[in-house]
Amino acid sequence: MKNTIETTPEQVEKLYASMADKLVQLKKKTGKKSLTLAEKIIFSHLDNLDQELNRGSSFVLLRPDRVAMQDATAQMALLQFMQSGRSHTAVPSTVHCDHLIQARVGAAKDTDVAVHVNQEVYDFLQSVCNKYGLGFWKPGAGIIHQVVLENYAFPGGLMIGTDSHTPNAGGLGMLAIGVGGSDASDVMAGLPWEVKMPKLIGVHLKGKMNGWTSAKDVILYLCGLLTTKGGTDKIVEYFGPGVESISCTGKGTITNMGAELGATTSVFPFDKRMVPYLKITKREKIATLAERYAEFLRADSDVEKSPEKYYDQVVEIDLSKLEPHVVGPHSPDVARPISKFAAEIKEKGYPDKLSAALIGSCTNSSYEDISRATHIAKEALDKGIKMSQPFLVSPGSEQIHLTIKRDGQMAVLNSVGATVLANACGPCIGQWKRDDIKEGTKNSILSSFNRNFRGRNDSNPETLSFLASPDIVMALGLAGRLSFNPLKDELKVNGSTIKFSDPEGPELPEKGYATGDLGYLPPAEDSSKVTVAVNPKSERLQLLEPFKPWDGADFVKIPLLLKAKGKCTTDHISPAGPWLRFRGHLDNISNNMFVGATNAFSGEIGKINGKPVPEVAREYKSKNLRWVVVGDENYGEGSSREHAAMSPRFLGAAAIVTKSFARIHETNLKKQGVLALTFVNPTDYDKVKEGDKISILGLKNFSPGKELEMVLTHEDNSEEKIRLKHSFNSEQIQWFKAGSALNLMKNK
Ligand code: MIC
Ligand code: SF4
Repeated sequence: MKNTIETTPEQVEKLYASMADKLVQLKKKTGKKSLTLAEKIIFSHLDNLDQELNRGSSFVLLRPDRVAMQDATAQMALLQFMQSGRSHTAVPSTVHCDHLIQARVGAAKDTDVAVHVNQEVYDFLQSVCNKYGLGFWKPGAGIIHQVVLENYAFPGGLMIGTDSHTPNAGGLGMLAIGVGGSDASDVMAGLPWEVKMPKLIGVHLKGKMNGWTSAKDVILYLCGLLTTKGGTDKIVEYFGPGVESISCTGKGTITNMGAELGATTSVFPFDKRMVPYLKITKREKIATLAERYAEFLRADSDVEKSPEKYYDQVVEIDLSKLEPHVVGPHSPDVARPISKFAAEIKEKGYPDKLSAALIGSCTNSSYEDISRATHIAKEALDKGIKMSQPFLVSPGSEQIHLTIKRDGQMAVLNSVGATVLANACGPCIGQWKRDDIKEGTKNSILSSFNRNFRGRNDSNPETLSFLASPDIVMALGLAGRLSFNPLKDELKVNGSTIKFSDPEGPELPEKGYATGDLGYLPPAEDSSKVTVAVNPKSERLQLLEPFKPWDGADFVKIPLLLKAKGKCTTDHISPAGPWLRFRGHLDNISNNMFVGATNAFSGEIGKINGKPVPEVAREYKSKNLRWVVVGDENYGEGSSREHAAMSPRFLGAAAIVTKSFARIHETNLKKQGVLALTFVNPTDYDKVKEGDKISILGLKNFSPGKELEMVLTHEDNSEEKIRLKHSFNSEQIQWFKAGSALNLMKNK
């Protein structure tokens, strides 16, 4: 069956019209008189109404309205989908070419080079879109989350996307959730999507933003408060009078970066700031429908009156008192208000001089963001002040790019020293061809991006990456140093002195968005003529071979490959940057497995006794030996990339045992047939010694809620028994037994 790619008013109306009845039934079933917004959206997308709905424990089956994928993750998602035997995607789905463009000299040249260098991958993605009825956004069209916000997101909808910042669409009232490619493949194949019923954090926004404070500061503050694991298996729902003081795109910034809390997603209620955004992006009818059905698109009024009755946790923020924040280095939860930053820079010895300032990205490239930053730049230009270090701008979409060109912001940014990059991820994902700093040199960079793990942007582990709002990046960039506080300091450069005024900028372009070729290609009318070719000799694409099913026996005395210490994000397990070129080739990308992880025994990065981890794993694989990795807290935080689960599976991981997991990664491991297990007593992590052999026992009776046992056999033959927990449900245990979720689907 064919479906449209667009979000049509008819689809939206159908959903809204069905909500009244469903919500009445669910209120009866749950005995609740009032519901939060997240509950309303989840309940109206249930695959069937007879499911258990216990927050934090029940797995629920949902029917998403759409799927979005970006080029770096779409390759694996689509390689899996192609094995499902379906001839057409079951729900409207799109692919966005944004991650593979390298930032070198500027938009036009960089995009041309990317089209040439990645031609094989783009051709593959486009042909799959043509064959299976997906929409295709060409390289240069924009970053997935901006393009989705401008075109497809709508209040009250449910979307999954193969990128952790998919929650960006929560700025438009959509429940949008980041997943691995296997989940996307299932939904495109017509299966329901499963998620643990999240707990709810209610964020009560009071007061009104003013001055230098912007939407970004709400989420930077929350990152400091809740930490990178504070949102795991939770939805962050915003409410209260402060909500209306934030523009629709500003709300998107906040929900986008909710990914940094590890949250399942974040969402804002439908309000009057969303209406002009829907209208200016040519969705008047959807705006009218949302106004008509507004009661379903926000929490019931009692929720705001007594939030603690409805949310598992409530946080209050007074926007009138919120200060701009700066976070970093190396983690987005190392937060402080700007007034405390200068002292900390001194105390910790961070290089004060900036080596680069970067604005834009999927998080912060709205018309409002760019306009406010331009306001600051203009004041500097009037005094002859320009950036003294590289200043890079990544617009979020071609629509934004054309509009800021037409309205003059780009000319100002250029005059102040900007290199305008392609509408793509660029330096945010390590696609930054940086020649100004030698690898290994300690230096500070400041961006308006969302993620700042070590080594991410420029592959240099000695780069300290700090994050702030575009306003703060602009001001500190012009000062050339981190310790400048534009709220109180005067800037003195070349005999000129300036005290910046509060940044201002229109939320939306007065003349509407500029039009032009926005880079969209609909699928072929006749898909029967389309062939999808994968060259068996390709180094970038490889058809998937099914993983072997479980042989029915416990794992006995298999090697410990690696004990990882401290932060082990997906960027540490499967780094991006130069490795992005192998995202469609499982064998080749597996050569990056754990190369960023810290070996707990030796402190080496990515090595075991001097040898790269993937080499050691390949030796085990060649001897048909499975192995185990032990990890710390919040293991697998960050990206949705399932390569961080597939490469270990491919090279022989039987189990990953940690103190705790990040949500998307835990699911990715389960889907690929790897045992994702956690210590009952987190301190047992310390018992794991170099050279240990590991047994995982009890698999014959592997069942939901039942512990497994791990036996460590140390090199001196002494043994220690350790209790392990897991969160597998019955269906997920079948994935393990079949060797992967995909195997199970194919066997059915
Ligand atoms: C990221 O911001 O880390 C990425 C790159 O967008 C990832 C996706 C990927 O690794 O391809 C994400 O956020 O999921
Ligand atoms: Fe791209 Fe960075 Fe956004 Fe990820 S966070 S989608 S890499 S711009």
